Amino acid sequence: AAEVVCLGESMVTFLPSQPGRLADVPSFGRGIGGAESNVACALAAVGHRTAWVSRVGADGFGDHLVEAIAGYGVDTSGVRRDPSRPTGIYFRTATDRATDVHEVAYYRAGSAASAMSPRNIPYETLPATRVLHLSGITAALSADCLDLLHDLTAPRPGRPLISFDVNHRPGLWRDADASPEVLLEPARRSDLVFVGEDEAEEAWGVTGAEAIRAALPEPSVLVVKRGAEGATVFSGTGDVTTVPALRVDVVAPVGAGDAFAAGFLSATLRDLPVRDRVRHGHLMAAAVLTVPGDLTAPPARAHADSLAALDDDAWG
Ligand code: KDG
Repeated sequence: AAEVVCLGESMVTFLPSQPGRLADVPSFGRGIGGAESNVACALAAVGHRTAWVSRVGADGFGDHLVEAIAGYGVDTSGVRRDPSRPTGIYFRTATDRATDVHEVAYYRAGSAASAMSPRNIPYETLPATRVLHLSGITAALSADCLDLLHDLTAPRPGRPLISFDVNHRPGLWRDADASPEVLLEPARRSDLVFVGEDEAEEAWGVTGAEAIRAALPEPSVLVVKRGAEGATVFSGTGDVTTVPALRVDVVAPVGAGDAFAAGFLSATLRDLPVRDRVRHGHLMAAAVLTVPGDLTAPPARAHADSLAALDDDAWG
């Protein structure tokens, strides 16, 4: 059985050949993106058995996604092809160092993955797993996808641990029928929730880690990410643990949240203490922050374990 099943839309990503406004970029290089498959790939890269469940078009971009993600060692047998809808793609620009802004242009409306629903992905057909990892991106894709997210997070006897990354994407909600308020419900029904302080402010108008915990008291583990300051973990026992992040020169932030979730999940699967779960998240995030794409080779498990075990002075 898989240790982690990740479900969500993935897209072929087009990365700019040079910095500047989208309007000025002359050419793009191909990559792969998708928050949930990024988590599956990163976990597979550090030795976990993972599966990615989704829908893609019966087209070349769908072929590339399935092949590339399988190439990371992820089980893609749960990915279905939809001949009537395309695979989503997106373009992005490099982060402007002066303004910290990058542009994202999605071409995913009506994509194969946006037609995911409880009818074409019945819960019973998911691979057996210890952890089911989902994200708020799915909620913004369509009403059917939102239904699917509600269905997958419904209370059920013997369900796997549900891990939910809020992943608020403002650009997606501009065209959606629902509002990001709807992300609160699946978050409340999950066991492990990742949310950025900035996301909670933007999506829900909730400010600060304590207020986020007050809005989300149910998940037994709530991880509030606070950028360069680190992350604060609220656990079911009432413990609150803050762990500083590594300071790195950011090349591109996209994918860092997924890498953080992968590091945290990997250490959770290995029953490491809370501090080390966060440190593994920070280490995997730092590796992705310092490259242009969504994915990179993470530090090997033994190497990450020794870095995570360094004393507090080394971690600042
Ligand atoms: O977390 C990274 C993702 O945001 C990126 O790969 C694209 O999945 C994506 C999205 O929907 O924004």
